[in-house]
Amino acid sequence: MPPYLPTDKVMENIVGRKAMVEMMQNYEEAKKAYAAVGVDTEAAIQAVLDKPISIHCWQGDDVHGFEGAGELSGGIATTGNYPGCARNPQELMADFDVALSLIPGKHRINIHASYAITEEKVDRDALKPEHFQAWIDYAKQRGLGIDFNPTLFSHPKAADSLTLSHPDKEIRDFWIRHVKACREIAAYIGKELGTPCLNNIWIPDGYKEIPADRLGPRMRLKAALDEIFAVKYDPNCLIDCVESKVFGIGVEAYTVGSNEFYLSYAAKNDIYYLLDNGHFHPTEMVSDKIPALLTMFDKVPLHVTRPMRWDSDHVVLLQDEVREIAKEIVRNDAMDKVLIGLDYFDASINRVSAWVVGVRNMQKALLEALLLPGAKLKKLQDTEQFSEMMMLSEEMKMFPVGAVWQELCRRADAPAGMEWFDTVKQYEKDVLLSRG
Ligand code: RNT
Ligand code: ZN
Repeated sequence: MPPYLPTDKVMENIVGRKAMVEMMQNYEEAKKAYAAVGVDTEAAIQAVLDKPISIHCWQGDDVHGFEGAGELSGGIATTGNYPGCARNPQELMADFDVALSLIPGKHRINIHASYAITEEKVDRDALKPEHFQAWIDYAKQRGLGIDFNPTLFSHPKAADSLTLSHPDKEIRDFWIRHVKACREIAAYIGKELGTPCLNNIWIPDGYKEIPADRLGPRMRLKAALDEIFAVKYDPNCLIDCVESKVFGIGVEAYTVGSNEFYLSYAAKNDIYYLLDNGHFHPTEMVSDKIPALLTMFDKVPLHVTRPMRWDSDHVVLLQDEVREIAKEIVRNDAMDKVLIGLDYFDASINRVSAWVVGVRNMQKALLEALLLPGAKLKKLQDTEQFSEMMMLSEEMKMFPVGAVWQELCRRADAPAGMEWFDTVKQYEKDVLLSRG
């Protein structure tokens, strides 16, 4: 094991024996405080540890992938030039290992088709399951699941931000072949790993200027999707979903794959609808959409991100909307139904740190939600005791969630507090800074 990975010994030294004992005493106190309002901290800890988060590989290399392609396109843009960006599969996987060692629980890795590992150049419509074998082996060795995404951007055939809705049939067909290949790959991955692989279709298609025809591109997209989904796979291997968006850089006037388009397509065609909380108007609450979808769908895939003024994909912080998202998952008994994936990319800070902060925050939000007296709050709502409901929700905010979080990390052999950053700094010094 490389020296920067915290072994038990190192952990013990970092945290210190005394601090460890104090931490456990704090947890016992916290457990009692929560029990007094009917909350079981043990169950909450277990529920967080049992919930995999799908961690997006693209934070590690600024969405470049391994095709050696130049510019990003399709409205996907990273800013910043922090050193240490992963340049190849070995580096990306090594960085991911460091991040995983600092995150409690067992997770999933979310990859894009552009992260295929091939000896020679293979175009996107010719990708095969074997080009992802190294990822499958990587995941198997670590007990991770994998989720998948066709890549319909950063490619010469997507240079005009039109793919599945392109007016040129040849280009449309190229992208249809690509998405079909991706579903085959995703189904293979799901079968190999024994856990269904979520294949999420997002396309950049749209127009910069006010279009003369808004229906035509959507009819072409619908026909393309019909062709793609005509092939059926075992749902134990593959879960299909589509991701909507409101606008993108360079396609400000019109997005073909809009919310209404994909939501109705998914509902009619028995596939799933993925909510990205950066893909709506800034004052829209994406958290409220989760219970709306749960009335009709048995699964709701998510991309959790942090839009700052626009779909900027900043690192997920422990902020109100993320907390609300977590509450909607927990109190609707939807831990198994809502498939949580993260989607952000910041090139201005240490990328391993960006992963760790984002995933730990998602887990902290889930823990906070699990530590609320949900049944009691619902009962207060149904009996119209709104004053007490407000009081209880607000008083819960001062409960010792931190002590429970520390205990959760201790049980998962993950660093409980900010000492994880020492590992990141050491890794940066030893490995990241020597990358050209
Ligand atoms: C883009 C979408 C999409 C991408 C990733 C890289 O706006 O959010 O999910 O971010 O596929
Ligand atoms: Zn997304």
